Amino acid sequence: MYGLVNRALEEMMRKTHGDATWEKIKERAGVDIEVFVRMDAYPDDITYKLVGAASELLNQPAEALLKAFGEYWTLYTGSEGYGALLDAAGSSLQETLANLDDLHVRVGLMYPELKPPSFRCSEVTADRLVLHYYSTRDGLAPMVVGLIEGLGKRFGQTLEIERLARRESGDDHDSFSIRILP
Ligand code: 1MF
Repeated sequence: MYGLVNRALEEMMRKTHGDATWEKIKERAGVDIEVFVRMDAYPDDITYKLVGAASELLNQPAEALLKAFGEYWTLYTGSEGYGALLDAAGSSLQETLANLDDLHVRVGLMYPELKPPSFRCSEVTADRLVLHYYSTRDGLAPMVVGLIEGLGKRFGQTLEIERLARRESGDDHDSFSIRILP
């Protein structure tokens, strides 16, 4: 994944647990990279190892860390020069979710090593929809829950998210029921 992802993870960990803990996480993960370059593509393995090491060291399930990271990603990219990208994707949660593939196409034009996931919406009503998530990567559905919650916060909405289909249970993709609370 692009260095931007590892940098965001680093920033979240440094802010919530301090610099010394981040160094320990890197050491435990066996990741000997001093500075992640935003526009360099890194093996996915590095990100997974960092999350795994953080999970062990902090005694928190990887799923919980991934969810927190998803939420952090929407804040981080919103403030690190990608706010316009998110703004252009839509002015409501439904619109933004429906435009995520376009957003990734735009990023992918400039950064060819992007391996974007794909999203599709169904059963869309004023206060509910089902989001379908297709990825080349395993295990990141908990992060998507955090991403959706982060988008909700961007629009000042409180959401109730329920996982429906799960790839780890043999379904062909992951899906989420999203309800916008009044
Ligand atoms: O392949 C990749 O490197 C990659 C990196 C980040 C692919 C996707 C993403 C973003 N995605 C991460 C979790 C899903 C991973 C997966 O299943 O394969 C989050 C997608 C998302 C979902 C809901 C709401 C918002 C979302 O993201 C918004 C977004 C997406 C991509 C970028 C920024 C915001 C982005 C921008 C520039 C990038 C890479 C990603 O690359 C750079 C960065 C700096 C300089 C040069 C290139």
